[in-house]
Formats: sequence, C-alpha cells, structure tokens
Amino acid sequence: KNILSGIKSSIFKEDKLLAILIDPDKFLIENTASFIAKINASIATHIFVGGSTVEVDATEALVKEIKNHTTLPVILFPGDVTQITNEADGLLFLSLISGRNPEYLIGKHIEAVSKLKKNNLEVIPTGYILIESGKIIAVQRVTNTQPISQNSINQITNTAKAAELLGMQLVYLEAGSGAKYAVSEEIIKAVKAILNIPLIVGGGIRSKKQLESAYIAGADLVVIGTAFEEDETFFNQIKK
Ligand code: 1GP
Repeated sequence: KNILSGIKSSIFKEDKLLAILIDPDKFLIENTASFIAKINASIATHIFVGGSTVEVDATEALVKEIKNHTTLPVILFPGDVTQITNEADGLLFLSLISGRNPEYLIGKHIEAVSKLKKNNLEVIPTGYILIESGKIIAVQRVTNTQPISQNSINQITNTAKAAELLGMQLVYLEAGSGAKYAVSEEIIKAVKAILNIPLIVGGGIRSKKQLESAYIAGADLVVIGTAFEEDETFFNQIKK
C-alpha cells in the first residue's frame, strides 16, 4: 500500500507524475503488450484503468494483462462498482463532489464495500471535480450531474478545499475524457494555491506543451487518455 505515499514523496522531490488512462471499452486487449511497451519507455509513472460505460468483467481481464507487461502501479479509475477488481494495485475511491447526485457522492461507495472487503486494493479517497469544458462529456451524462463552470473559480477552489477538510487524500480536476478544452491554468493555479493534498488534472490534454503548462500551473499528476488512443506516436514525444 504505497501508491499514495509514492505520490506524496514525488511531490516532495518536485517530480511530476503522469498517468496514462486506458478505457477498457475503447481498447483492444490484443494490443496490450505493444501499448504497454510504449508506456514503459515513456515518462509515465502510473496507469489508470476505467471508463464510464465498461462491460462487466472487461476491466479485470485487461488489468491482468496489463500487469503481465509492466511494473508501474495500475490504479482503477472506475465509472462503476462493477469495474472494481483485485488484480489492480489501487483504487481511486471517487466522490463526485462537483455534483449533487447522492449516488455518486456516497451511494456507489456503500455498494462497493462488499467487494472491497474481499480484496486488498489500496483505496484512495479522491474528491472528483468535473469542470465544464465546451461539450457534454460521458461522466456528466452517466452521473446526471452538472459540471462547475470554468468561470466559477471560487466555487471550484472551495469545493477542492472542502474535499481536503473532509479527509480526502487527492483532488482530481476533470474536464472529461476527450474534452474540447482542458482545465485552465488559472483554475489549476488557484486550486493548487489553497490545497495541501496532491492535485490531479485530466481531460482534453493532447500535447506535450499542454502537459507542461499543467505542471507549471501546479498539477502534481496529469492524466492523459484520448490523445494516446488516437495517436500512439505521441509517445515519441514523452520518451524517458
Ligand atoms: C478522463 O481525465 C481523463 O477521465 C483523461 O482525459 O481522455 O481527454 O485525456 P482524456
């Protein structure tokens, strides 16, 4: 159980972290070996696995296969309780605190307990904040919640700080997979300035320049999925 402590010690050393998100719904399991080889040769530090609409059992099979090809920590980023599997190393136990749907604030978590009792995943309580990003994204549809407007910086920073005060261990600013606009530097800066726990930023980041801007603004860990799904040559730009 050292994922969270690993993240914290990297931040202490001012190392920046990168998670590659693999969505079992959009990924062919046959491609795992070659895709993971590219991840292993890159600056990526974590692999996240999850999606909004994944077939039952698809996550477990994929995580098993990923683990055959890498020593990087594999962390579940689940859209649903059915995606929880003991094959992974950790679980982002996400509470969708930008929204007001009780199912995604606490309901799904209660449902997850019987599964979590049976395994030894590192469970990391994470405040998940959806930020409006130019189009309706899957999380918004599936969870039936509204994202916070990019202009409501106070609301965003207060939400992030409330997560910390509630004892959550990470805050995740999410523009949504395939977002038109990533979370702005201004928002990242403002949240980072008041937060004492690690800050994750993801959604709509498609270039090395955007990745670096997110780091400079204060993201401790950046998550990228779609850009690699669409163009694996992007890995060439982020080699070790
Ligand atoms: C989505 O933050 C992640 O949940 C990554 O988004 O697929 O747009 O990189 P992208």
